[in-house]
Amino acid sequence: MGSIELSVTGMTCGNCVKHVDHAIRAITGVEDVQVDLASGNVVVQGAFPKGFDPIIAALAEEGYPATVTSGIQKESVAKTGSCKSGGSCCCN
Ligand SMILES: [Cu+2]
Repeated sequence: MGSIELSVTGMTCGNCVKHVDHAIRAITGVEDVQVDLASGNVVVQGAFPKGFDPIIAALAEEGYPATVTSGIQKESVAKTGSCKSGGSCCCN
């Protein structure tokens, strides 16, 4: 679980907010979405097993280009341990 913050452009009315909200909620792992129309700020809460790309892609498809302004880092970084290559250790 974590949350990320997006800066979404192109939202002009309440309908846009709904579109953005629905597009993000349709993504696996997303639990909650808060859209601020005035600032274009969108906070997404949930788990992001595939990273942020599906969210960005879904918004782009709806016509609202977005960038991630802050949030959790990719967890894959934590997986690079001291394991030797190959085998079936906990890091694989
Ligand atoms: Cu609109």
